[in-house]
Amino acid sequence: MERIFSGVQPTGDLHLGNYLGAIRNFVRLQDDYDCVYCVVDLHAITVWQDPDELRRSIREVTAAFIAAGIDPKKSIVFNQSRNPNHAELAWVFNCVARLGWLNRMTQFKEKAGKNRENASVGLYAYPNLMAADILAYKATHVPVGEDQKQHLELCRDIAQKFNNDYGADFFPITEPLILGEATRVMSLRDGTKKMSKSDPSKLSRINLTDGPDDIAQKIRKARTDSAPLPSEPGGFEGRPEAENLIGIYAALSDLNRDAVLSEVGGMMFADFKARLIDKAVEVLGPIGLEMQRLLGDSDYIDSVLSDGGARARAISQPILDDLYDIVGLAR
Ligand code: AQP
Repeated sequence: MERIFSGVQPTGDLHLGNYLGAIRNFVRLQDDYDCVYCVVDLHAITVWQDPDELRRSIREVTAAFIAAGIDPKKSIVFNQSRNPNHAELAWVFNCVARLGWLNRMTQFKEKAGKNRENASVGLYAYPNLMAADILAYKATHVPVGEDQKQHLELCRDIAQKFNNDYGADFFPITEPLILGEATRVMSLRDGTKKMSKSDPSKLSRINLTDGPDDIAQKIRKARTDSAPLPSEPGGFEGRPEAENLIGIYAALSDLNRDAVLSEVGGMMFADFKARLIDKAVEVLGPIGLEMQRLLGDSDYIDSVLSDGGARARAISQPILDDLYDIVGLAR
């Protein structure tokens, strides 16, 4: 069976973008692939994290995975720092990837901002660690949101260069799986910006733990315009907020945008938002409640992570052993 790897950072409250762009797809792929799902805590510390908050967040992402429908008996669920093979392989990839490749990574430029000199080396080398996460398991497919496409291309370049440099057909050339109608969910306050955990405005995102009242309030306050909704997908010129809300509704309803527009085209936002609130509460409400329940049982969550960590390492260790042998590192 082909193998999936994907991860989510424990860096704050999970939101609708994380769910529609990634976690929901993780759930749907479980029957067709051998799946490894990781809470990527080593990635999280590329920017400062309060240790207690990080511990809480690792459990919260794990609870979200399970509450959304990932079965930890079937799929492997663990946090990255439980398997040292990720960091070991990342070092080898630091020696394979070229500076010029990393210099092109737009996420580093966005996250480092103007204060580039003060960004951590880890933030710069983040894509090498991500390639190691994936290739430590020789994963063939990675479900991600659209924002991760460039990092996936770098992972393919690293695999290719490693195979060429060592004359070995060792790593697969991993394919991204960018699935669904909401591969890039935008901020509810600004349709040109990605919905993101680090946005200072709480109204910009719907968190997976939001109750019905918060969901309703955030959708009611979402930025829109005064024109009715278009009836055709081509009718969103200059209306990114409207397009975003339609994409969210389509994804939550498991419909494509054409089908949604034939249902709601011509409607005013007040009416459409009422529908969107009902749909969002219907889909997210049960996940939020189950997350709260799971978070009350931290022993269970920790046992899932510990079991997952051991199963993950059982797959990656033989791959690392072969790699060390190819590279000429004796141990
Ligand atoms: N807005 C989004 N739309 C669709 N998919 C998204 N993802 C994130 N934001 C959106 C996908 O969620 C997965 C996990 O993301 P992550 O937590 O590892 O990192 P991130 O992309 O950095 O998430 P944020 O919210 O944007 O965090 P900050 O604010 O810290 O930068 C990935 O598959 C990602 O594509």
